[in-house]
Amino acid sequence: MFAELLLTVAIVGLYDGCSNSSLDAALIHLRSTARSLNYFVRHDARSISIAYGLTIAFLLVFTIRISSAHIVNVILETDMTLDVDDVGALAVVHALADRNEARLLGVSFNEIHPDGVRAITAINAWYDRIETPIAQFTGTLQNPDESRYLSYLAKMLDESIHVEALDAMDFYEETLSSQQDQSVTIVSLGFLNNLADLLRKHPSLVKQKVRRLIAMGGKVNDNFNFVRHGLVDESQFVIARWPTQLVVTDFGGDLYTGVSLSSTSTNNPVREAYFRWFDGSIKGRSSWDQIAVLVGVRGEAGDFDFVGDLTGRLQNGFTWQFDGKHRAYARPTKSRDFYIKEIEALMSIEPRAY
Ligand SMILES: [Ca+2]
Repeated sequence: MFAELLLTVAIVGLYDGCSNSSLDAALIHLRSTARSLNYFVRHDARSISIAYGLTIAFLLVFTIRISSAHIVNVILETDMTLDVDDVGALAVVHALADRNEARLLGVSFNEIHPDGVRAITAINAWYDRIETPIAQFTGTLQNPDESRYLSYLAKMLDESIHVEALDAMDFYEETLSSQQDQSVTIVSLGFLNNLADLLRKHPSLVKQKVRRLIAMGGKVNDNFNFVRHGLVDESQFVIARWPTQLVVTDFGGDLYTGVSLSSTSTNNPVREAYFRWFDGSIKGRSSWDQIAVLVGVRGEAGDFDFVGDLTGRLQNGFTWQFDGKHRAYARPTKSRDFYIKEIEALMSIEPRAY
């Protein structure tokens, strides 16, 4: 009888402790469950082995919870269309998720291309995360980009799979609301149109939930992500008004990665993207976007310093001051070879399903 009672007490303690959002609260549950176990063990010798087993199970899950506290919640904001490093960056996020360094909360597409959402889904499916929410920019864009590879990737997804993107604002509202305060890192690999809209519509939600925004773009007179499609004023709005830390990264142009994909399966959509981008061969391409992911997930504690002492500038004349904190830029602390090897290894990792 005591064994059944003990089992009930331990399971309740285990469940409550593990589902609690606070580690401190989990510790309280651990202590109270231990007291309950101790009481019943003293009264029923048969319960001892069960008590030990359950306590070990509790501690195991508790340890996993402590380690999961360091997993970075990532939203990827991508223009995956013209260049191919966005594909490599999404592969890196999945690899980091497989290594319990990151959790991919969703992918938001800030370009306009009929195959974009389906291609992103094909990549997520390859990494066994087809359930990952995908959002799409619903406004208008001057001269949307063409792509050498998106249509091929879209065809790699089984025809029977229906794909529907969320409205980007609905996605951000729903996703950010469900996360703990200051727990989300947004990694922007493309244009800032979705984030400007988000900031206009939900400034307090951004301030409450987003720990930092990593923005891939040039620190001074950027000529791509911050200006193309006539979006320079949107970029200014985000840089001027973003209420939490904003880290700009423009390192990676001379880091050529992707060659390791030639050793992966021809069913790998990441390999296919590089193969199509290079017109039927696999070569190394610049790694701006993979670096942005590494900055977002590993941050200043990893392989980058967040620094200031520089005046940033957009091509419309807007300037801002980097201070190393609220507005910083990422500076690499390791050799070029270090990043190339790291990115190649992450891009060519076997998906967890295989
Ligand atoms: Ca990009």
